Amino acid sequence: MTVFDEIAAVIRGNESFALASHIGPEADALGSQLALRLILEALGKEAFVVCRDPVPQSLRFLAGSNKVVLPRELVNTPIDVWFVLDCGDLSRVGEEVHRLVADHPMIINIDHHQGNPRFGQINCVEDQPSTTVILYRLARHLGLTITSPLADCLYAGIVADTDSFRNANVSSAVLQVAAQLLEQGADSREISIQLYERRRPRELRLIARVLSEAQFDDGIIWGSISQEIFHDTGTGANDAERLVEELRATDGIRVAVLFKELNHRRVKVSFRAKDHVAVNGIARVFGGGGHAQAAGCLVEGELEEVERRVLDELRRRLVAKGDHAG
Ligand SMILES: [Mn+2]
Repeated sequence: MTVFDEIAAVIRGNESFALASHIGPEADALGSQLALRLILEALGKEAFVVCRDPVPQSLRFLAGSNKVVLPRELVNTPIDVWFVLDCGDLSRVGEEVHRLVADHPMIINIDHHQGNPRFGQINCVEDQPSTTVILYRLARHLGLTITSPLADCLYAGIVADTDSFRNANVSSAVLQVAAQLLEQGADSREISIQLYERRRPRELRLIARVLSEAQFDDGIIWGSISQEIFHDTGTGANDAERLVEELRATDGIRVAVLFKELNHRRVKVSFRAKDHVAVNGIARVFGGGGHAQAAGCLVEGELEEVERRVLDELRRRLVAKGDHAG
């Protein structure tokens, strides 16, 4: 019996499902949740997509994104099975959802992060470019027709987690899945517009400012957004999600780092690697995680102090390990 057979049996034997993913939802997280909701509904099941955070504007084109519920809305709802999607660790769902899911007798963990601790009763952890690739395979296993709204959700996750088919995780296999999804009606151009071409003018100002002040040495490029810059430009921590990729697009660098100063003395740090450097190792040192080419962490401390600590550690690793920061 394969893990897909096990999941299929649990789906068939139960009626109500809750689908969680990580806080700060992006296209693979929410795409996975919404895709699985469509899959479960096609099988006549009831499924709630739950998230602590609001759906970002750029993902509101995905079918069902207007039906995402807050954790507190599920407190008194009997749930037979919890799915946790695209979470390298159960804590990634955020405290509010964690309280609901942690002691549940049936958690199905579907993920593609290396080192996932297999926190579920059923664990489907595969080395795939996106979690939506796994859900595509599950949908096929269940014998379902891939409708165009489902294809959009799945394709959006692939586009996001391959960074538009640019990361090292792009394989012939994932391109074949993407091709299948286009045949099933995924709107590739519309998804690209929604994910990458919906910047607000104030966000453009923020990006211009950070790029013009970026610093680089030793193969590392970094930029910082202080609370003051957010304030001056009228933007917030959820803006400029792709800025770190802009930094990476500079010649001669190996790792790009973006520091965002949040409130309460916390700094969100995002890493993107070029060539063969792996950055999830350094993210783990500071309590975070992610993939070889894209990782992040949340560090307590003042902005400048966090910058210094992270950059020192990164330099040390780049020198010590030659090709591998991880
Ligand atoms: Mn993912």
